[in-house]
Amino acid sequence: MNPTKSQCPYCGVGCGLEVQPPAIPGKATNRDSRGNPIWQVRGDRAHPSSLGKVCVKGATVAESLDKNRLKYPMMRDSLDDKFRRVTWDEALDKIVNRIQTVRFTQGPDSICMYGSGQFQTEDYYVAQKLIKGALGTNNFDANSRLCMSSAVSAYIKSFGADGPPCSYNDLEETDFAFLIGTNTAECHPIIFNRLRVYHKKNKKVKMVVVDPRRTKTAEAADLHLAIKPGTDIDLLNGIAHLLMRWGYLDTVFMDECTAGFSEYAEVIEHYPPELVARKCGIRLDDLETVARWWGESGRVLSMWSMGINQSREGTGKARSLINLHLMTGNIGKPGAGPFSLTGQPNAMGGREAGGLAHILPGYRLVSNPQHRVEVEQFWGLKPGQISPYRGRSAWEMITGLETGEVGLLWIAATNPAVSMPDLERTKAALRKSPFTICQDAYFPTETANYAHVLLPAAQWGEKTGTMTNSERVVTLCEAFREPLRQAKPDWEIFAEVGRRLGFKEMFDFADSEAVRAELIELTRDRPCDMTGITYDRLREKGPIQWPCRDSNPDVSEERLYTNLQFHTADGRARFGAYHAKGLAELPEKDYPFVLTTGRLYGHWHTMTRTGRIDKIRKLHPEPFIEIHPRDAEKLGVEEGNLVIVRSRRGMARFPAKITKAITPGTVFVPMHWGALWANFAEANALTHPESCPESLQPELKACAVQLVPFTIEGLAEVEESDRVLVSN
Ligand SMILES: Nc1nc2c(c(=O)[nH]1)N[C@H]1C(S)=C(S)[C@@H](COP(=O)(O)OP(=O)(O)OC[C@H]3O[C@@H](n4cnc5c(=O)[nH]c(N)nc54)[C@H](O)[C@@H]3O)O[C@H]1N2
Ligand SMILES: Nc1nc2c(c(=O)[nH]1)N[C@H]1C(S)=C(S)[C@@H](COP(=O)(O)OP(=O)(O)OC[C@H]3O[C@@H](n4cnc5c(=O)[nH]c(N)nc54)[C@H](O)[C@@H]3O)O[C@H]1N2
Ligand code: SF4
Ligand SMILES: [Mo]
Repeated sequence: MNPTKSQCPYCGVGCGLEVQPPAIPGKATNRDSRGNPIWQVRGDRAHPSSLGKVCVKGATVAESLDKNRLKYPMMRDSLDDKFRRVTWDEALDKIVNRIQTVRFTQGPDSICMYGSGQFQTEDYYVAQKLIKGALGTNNFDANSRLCMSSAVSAYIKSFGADGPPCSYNDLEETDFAFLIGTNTAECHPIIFNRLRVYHKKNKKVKMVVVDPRRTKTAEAADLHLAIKPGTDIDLLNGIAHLLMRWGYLDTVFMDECTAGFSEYAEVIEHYPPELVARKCGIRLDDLETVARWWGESGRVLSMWSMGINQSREGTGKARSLINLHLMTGNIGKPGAGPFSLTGQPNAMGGREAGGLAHILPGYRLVSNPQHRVEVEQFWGLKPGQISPYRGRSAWEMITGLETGEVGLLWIAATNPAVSMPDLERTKAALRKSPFTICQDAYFPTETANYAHVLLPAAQWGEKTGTMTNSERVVTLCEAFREPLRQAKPDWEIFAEVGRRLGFKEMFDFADSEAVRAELIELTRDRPCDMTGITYDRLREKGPIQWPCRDSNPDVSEERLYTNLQFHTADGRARFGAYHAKGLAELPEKDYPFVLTTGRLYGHWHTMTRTGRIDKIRKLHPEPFIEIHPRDAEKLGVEEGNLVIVRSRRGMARFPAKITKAITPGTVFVPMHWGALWANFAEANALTHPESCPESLQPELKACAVQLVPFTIEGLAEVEESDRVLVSN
């Protein structure tokens, strides 16, 4: 029996997988540690992005497929009631009635959908058609708002369009890999391994990692710059200052292909190396070394993820990095370019399908009248049906619940009761919601607590659809088993609601192949042209990278901008001039530490899958807080002691992990453990929602906290200060 081919449903590396049933005639049945049969998964050697490699998450994914699934729709009238099992008909009737009521009493802008980079592209597309087309509100946002939106906004502003310009092959063609704000070794392990092997073999190739923590990624680098959190723009402008001072500019490229340099040059003048080294907390000679490596390398590849994006100046950080590429002509050629490492398995597909509140399918913008007309005509809608206003961002959905402006919230494939900032406020807003639908594959989840209706979603392996990885490679993920019990694919649920709302023709899709066929037509002649990437061709050829046009379907562009023409009106890329603002919440007397948050190698986000896999639980059994030995000594905390962590918004407690891997004054906690998995260990009980004004992405990477050892006296101290807060 031939294995079914798919893409791993975890990270944006998008490794190819091959799946086979638990029992194969003549072979032993695969079983988990409790003896239950599990599907067999291995890397797909024919997949161009991963060549057969997988990490622990991909290798164990099948163990989670059947545990604690949401099996049928459930409903309740109020959050204080118990859920009762209902039929799909009942649940959908209720939803459609509610949508109509809210639409006609409060208006379509009171309806919101909050989706996810774990949708397949077909799910995303039908959701856009429903919310932005049929209902006429742009209130669809995805958890990519917390993840990639700063990269999206930086690419659009610097290049005129979204789209990571590089390919994984660039990892093996570069002279200098500059990794900033990314723990690639744990979060994108398969591409990191590729880079590490190449770097080891080629002594002349340099690797720099910029991260306040000495991560596994940093350990592999030639130089680790342990900057103070939030000083990235200082560093990047400081490197630019030196490149300019030392004459490392590619003036021909700058003259012919860019605009906006003079304003930028004025800004970087203010970032002399001595000042920058001091602000970043690094050595002057290290800063100079990095600038020299950048200037002297013929091909520079930068990679970034959440240390850059999750910041109140995330767009500024990403554009300041892109500026260095523009100064030195490091784009549009092998081994070079600014490469945002996409977090989720299909956040890229979301961007293609228009899955954020400010975009439309085919890399179009809500704010562009021509783009709206194109989509309206394609969908057969009356002129003006697509709203000219961007919809609510993820966080604005929460504040809309607070003010009563949001009358219906539909959450699908994301778990905001763990992953949103300022959880106390998020949860209070969710409690106030007049009507929340939660569409998930698993039950219970933390967010299910706040739902009026629960809809069971078919998950990975139970529906056929496409996903796009970080390097623009599209993989067809074929279903290999039936949806569990009554679960349905997300796109089918959206289409059914569309039909029941009266939009019969718009949502008359025979299958997911028909959905993709329609979507790719909307990408024709757009930067993400995928007209050559149909199900048939994916079945025939395997994964295909975009752009790939039906006029010439055997040709994919491995790199964007090789012709040095950008998607701006004049074809030139733009320098973005940004002064550093630093952190939104600085440490001070009462909250003297900077808390940063992030991921561990084995766990995936809110643990709905990985929390149920024995091997991964053993790898990371419990949450913790990383503290530098010097800080631990001052606090009187020893390894394993419980520490109470408080910010202005909430508190949590963690066992201490004392390590020199963290900069003094900074502490780290993993984001994974929500209320279902540990007591008082929620990273987001502490974080704040302050966001980048351009990308609306919250600064999940930093807030000011105080630490108190968890002793009877410590507890008393915390309670005392609580009383002070209350009496104020
Ligand atoms: N194992 C695993 N892999 C995953 C995921 C997962 O849950 N688990 N999730 C996927 C998703 S959706 C995403 S978005 C990616 C995230 O991938 P990454 O961005 O690599 O992961 P994080 O741990 O969130 O953060 C990266 C690093 O940013 C650093 N950092 C914090 N503040 C700053 C700062 O001010 N400046 C700089 N330069 N660095 C800073 C942190 O110390 C951390 O090491 O991972 C994807 N891959
Ligand atoms: N403090 C802090 N907070 C963070 C971050 C951080 O670094 N620090 N990172 C942020 C980032 S980058 C991200 S991406 C978010 C991630 O945060 P979330 O999106 O909340 O995390 P997940 O656990 O991936 O949630 C996915 C949900 O979808 C369900 N699911 C899986 N497959 C399907 C499917 O096919 N259909 C449906 N309907 N449901 C499905 C899963 O069971 C799960 O409940 O967290 C953000 N929050
Ligand atoms: S690197 Fe990412 S895509 Fe590849 S197997 Fe691991 S989690 Fe899956
Ligand atoms: Mo993410």
